[in-house]
Parts: sequence; structure tokens; C-alpha cells
Amino acid sequence: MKIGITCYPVYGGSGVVATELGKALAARGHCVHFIAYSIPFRLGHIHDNIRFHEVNVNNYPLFEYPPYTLNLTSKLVDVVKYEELDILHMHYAIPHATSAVLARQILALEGIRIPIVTTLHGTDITIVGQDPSFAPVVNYSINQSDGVTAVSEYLKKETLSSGDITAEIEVIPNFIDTNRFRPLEKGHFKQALCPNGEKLLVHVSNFRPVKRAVEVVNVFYNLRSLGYAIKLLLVGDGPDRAAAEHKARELGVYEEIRFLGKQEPVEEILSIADIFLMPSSSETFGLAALEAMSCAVPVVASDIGGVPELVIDGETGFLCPLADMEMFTARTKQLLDDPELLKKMAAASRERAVKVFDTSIIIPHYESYYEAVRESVSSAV
Ligand code: GMT
Repeated sequence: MKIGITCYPVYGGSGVVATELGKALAARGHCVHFIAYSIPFRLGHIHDNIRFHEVNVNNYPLFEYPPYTLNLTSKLVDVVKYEELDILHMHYAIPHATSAVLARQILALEGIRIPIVTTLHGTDITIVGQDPSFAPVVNYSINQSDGVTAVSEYLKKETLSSGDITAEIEVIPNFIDTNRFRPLEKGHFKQALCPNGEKLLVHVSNFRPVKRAVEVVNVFYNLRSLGYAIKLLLVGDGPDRAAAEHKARELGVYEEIRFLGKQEPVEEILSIADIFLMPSSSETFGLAALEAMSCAVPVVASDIGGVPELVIDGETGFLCPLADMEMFTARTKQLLDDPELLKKMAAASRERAVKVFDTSIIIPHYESYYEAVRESVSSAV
């Protein structure tokens, strides 16, 4: 199949999922065309079956706000027409699905019927989708897509709960390349960070307020105060990084924490981690936790959103009521106190990632969904 994929290329889990999906589809023989305002950051080296089409934003002086949605629409029209695409897959409703619907209308005038699949990731529904200044466009763009997928049952339920979405939604969970994300031998790295055999706690995020990164520092401080020999790695960057650094200085634990900023490859860092902390207030899936599990790292997380579909409480980690940091600290402590339990949960995490979320299991689901959507579109013509 010739597949067009649009995503946010520089930021966030939806871009990671879209890029990894495109790479996996290309490896399975499809020709994948990424259409975005810059090259997706996870793309890596160019693959034979992968093309990139940059959307140029026109900065005409009259435009105080350049109409990116329209530039993207025009690019989609061009790429569908000249590359003879079979399907468009848009990640994140706004503005990608909107541009695709408009492009489909333009192409129809030339007798081209391009099927559109839209994948919902999270804030496109839980935040942007709720904003009255966007809601009618979000709802319209989703309802007009030929196929709609959501990354968790939770997100599907949330999307349908308003009653404004009439489209059927297929749940296709996020996935992980368990060959790449696996426990790697990085003893020297661990030794450098934890010279006295300390246990290593890790948090990876974009440091947006929903991630509650400052709470990670608080939990770390509480455990250190209880006498635990631990270190903390904070990976990523974003609005709350300064607040997390400030909190670490205020609590006197800054020297025990490494703020690594944005890092690739994350799997090397996760390989030396003992416990992954994710106290988020909102998470439709929690891709960062899946990356940790695939590297055999148990997760302590908030019991919210789609996280319970990923982390099995008491088996692959622990789930705690949102903002109950006493419980969060106690569960992390439980893992530190019991090396056997930690080992068991590490193995169970890895096993769950491999058996349920491996790329080889989820990508065929997308392929068959594309086929079904194409068939229903062509039989409706
Ligand atoms: O909504 C966001 O935070 C951004 C979004 C994205 O596009 O990066 O993240 C969401 O999509 C990820 C990939 O499907 C999920 O793993 C994240 O849980 C989800 N984030 C939230 O729901 C907060």
C-alpha cells in the first residue's frame, strides 16, 4: 500500500507512535510518505520505502497567524495525486484530520477518492476537543474520517461520551519494538551513576504539568529521608523542568538527581533503571511506561486514563490513586524493600510488553484496518 502519514514531527507521543508506525509499515514492504512541517525526530536514517514531504508555511505579511491547516491541505492534495496514495493516516485530530477532510473534497472534484484514517491520541479529545473554540471542528473532522482509531479503550469511551462523535472507533493500542527496547548490558553506565550500588529511579516525560514531575522529586526526597540508597534520573524537558530543579535544590537532593534533558536513545537509559515513576494526572495510554516495561522496568503510576490497560496493578508494577503521594511513596518503597518482588515485576513487565504490545502484533491490526476502510470506501462509491 502507499500510505500517507501526518503527525506532529517534533514533540510528543503521537509523533513517536506515527513515526514508529511508518517505519514498521515500510519494513513490511509498504511505501510510506510522511507529510509534516519538519522531518519526524524519530525517523532516523532514511529507509528505501520512506519519503518525506515538507509542508511549507506561507508567511505572507497579511497573515498574522499563518494558515498552516491550508498549507497542509494543499500538500496532501499534491502528494495523494502525484504519488497515487491509497490511504491517508492522520495522527491527532487538530488540524490534521481537518486538512485531510478538506483535501479529500478537493480531490473528489478530480475523481480521486482518498480514504482517511484518523488516530486519536489524547489531548486532541481530552483538552483541545473540549475547548468550545475547537470542538465543532474536532467533532466534524472525526465524524467525517472514513476510519477512526483510539490508542486505548479509555480514550474511545471518553471520545464517545460527549455524544457528538458518531463515528465508529477501533481501539488499536500503542506498540513497542521490543527488540530495540530491551534490557541492554550497560553496567558501566549504572556504575557511574550509582557507584555505591544505589537503586535507580527514572522518570521520562515532556515535563508538562500533567506529568507532575515535581511530585517525582518529592517522592525521591521522601524515600531518601527514610534512608533508602537511591538515585534519580529525570529525562526530557519542558515547562515544569525548572520547577522540578527548584524543588530538588530546595529539598537538598539536587546532587543526587541527574537532569538529563531530551535524550535518544532512551532504551539505554531505561536499561539501567530499577523503577519507573509516572504520577501523571492524565494519560490516555502512557507510551513512556510501555518503553520502560519493555526494558524490564516495573512502573509505579497513577491509576488514571488508559494506564490500567497497560500496567497491571500488583503484577507489572503498582497503580495508585491520583495525587495520593503517600501511597505512591509506599508502593515505590515496597519494591525497594523486596528485591524478589522487584525482579518478578521486572520480568512480568517485559513479558507483557513482548506478548501484548510488540510491533509484530499491533502493526498487522493497522494493516487489516486500512484494508477494511479502503474496502468500505470503494464499495460505497
Ligand atoms: O496529549 C498529549 O499529551 C500529547 C499526546 C501526544 O500527541 O504526544 O500524548 C498522548 O498520546 C500518547 C501516544 O498515543 C500517549 O501515550 C499519551 O498517554 C497521551 N498523553 C496524554 O493523554 C496526556
